[in-house]
Amino acid sequence: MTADTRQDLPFRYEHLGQDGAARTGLIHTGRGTIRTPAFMPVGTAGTVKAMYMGQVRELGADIVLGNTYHLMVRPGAERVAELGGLHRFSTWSGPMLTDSGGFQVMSLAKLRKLDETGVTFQSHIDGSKHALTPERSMEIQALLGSDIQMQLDECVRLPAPDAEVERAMLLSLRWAERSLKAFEAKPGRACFGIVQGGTVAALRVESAKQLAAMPFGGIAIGGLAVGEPQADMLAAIETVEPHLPADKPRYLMGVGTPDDLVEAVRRGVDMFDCVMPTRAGRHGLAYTRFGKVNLRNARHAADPRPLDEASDCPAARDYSRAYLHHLVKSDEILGMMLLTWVNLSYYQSLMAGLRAAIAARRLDDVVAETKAGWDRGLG
Ligand code: PRF
Repeated sequence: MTADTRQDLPFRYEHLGQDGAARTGLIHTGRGTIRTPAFMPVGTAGTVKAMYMGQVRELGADIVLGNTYHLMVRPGAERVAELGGLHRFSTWSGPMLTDSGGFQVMSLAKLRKLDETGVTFQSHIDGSKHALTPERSMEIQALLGSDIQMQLDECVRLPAPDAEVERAMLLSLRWAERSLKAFEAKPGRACFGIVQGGTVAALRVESAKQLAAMPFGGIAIGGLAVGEPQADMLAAIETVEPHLPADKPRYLMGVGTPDDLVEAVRRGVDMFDCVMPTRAGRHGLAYTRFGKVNLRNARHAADPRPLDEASDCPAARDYSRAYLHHLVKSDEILGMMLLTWVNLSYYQSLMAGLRAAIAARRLDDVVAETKAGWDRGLG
């Protein structure tokens, strides 16, 4: 699994089916095909935390996400490139998408400063100084060997004044042009633009229209799940969707709960990433067919039943709730590993179910059954 698996096949979206606004299809990349709707496990620092890459693949993930910000501050993009790129470094041989860094700078870095040129900041790890421009972000993502590079953008936390949201949206459009210019097009790789504009419909439409007219391989919807209610997020997706090219993938960044994924798929989104299943797994929370379960709760302490005896995932099927409770209460590493496994397995099976439902034009029924399971609870 250490060879460079990239082939010179063109990047393209193949539409397979539709149910209402929901779509199912395939994204072909030089490193393999992504079945959509797709959930991308987050591999921030070149690792999907607490998981082996082989496990991630076996769960049915076709693509993982890596982060410019984390890898540029440690171990450095040039170091990763010298070692053969992020695929070889991490042993993930399938497609990889990298985020551009701006969003993580704004949430993690110290002493950050943003202007027309880009962002400068101090690393949250060692205080070292760095600069990120649209051009440097593209260069770093290329050094990492990314298959899908993201433009540099500015995401504003909500609520924010409309004027602030507009300024960031317009800056992101100028950075979109600079990012595309700096992106070194290679067969099988793509660069995605990112729609901004908060929850202001007119700003979202302007951003989407302008990006749709640029030669991006796909379009992301950014700036959501940043403090606004779910209804506002879904309304923003509905506003944007009619302006997105039907022949390119749409990616909702940093979202979300199982319910967010279902509702966004219904509104035409093809790709997602979120730390939720991995982070929750490290904090004693499990996502299952029967909703969210807190394994810290004393009600599990003497329960010999597994989380889900019908699951394909050994962590959900073969270990008792009492054992998982014990591991979590004891802060055992295995507790984090098993619950991360449970959660990513559930997220992947949820997406597989949505893909099949869209292909069979049964999405509404499948969504109703899925939500009934969450409401039923673990029992
Ligand atoms: N922009 C980028 N990455 C992101 C976001 C964004 O707006 C979000 C917002 N949910 C998550 N990750 N570049």
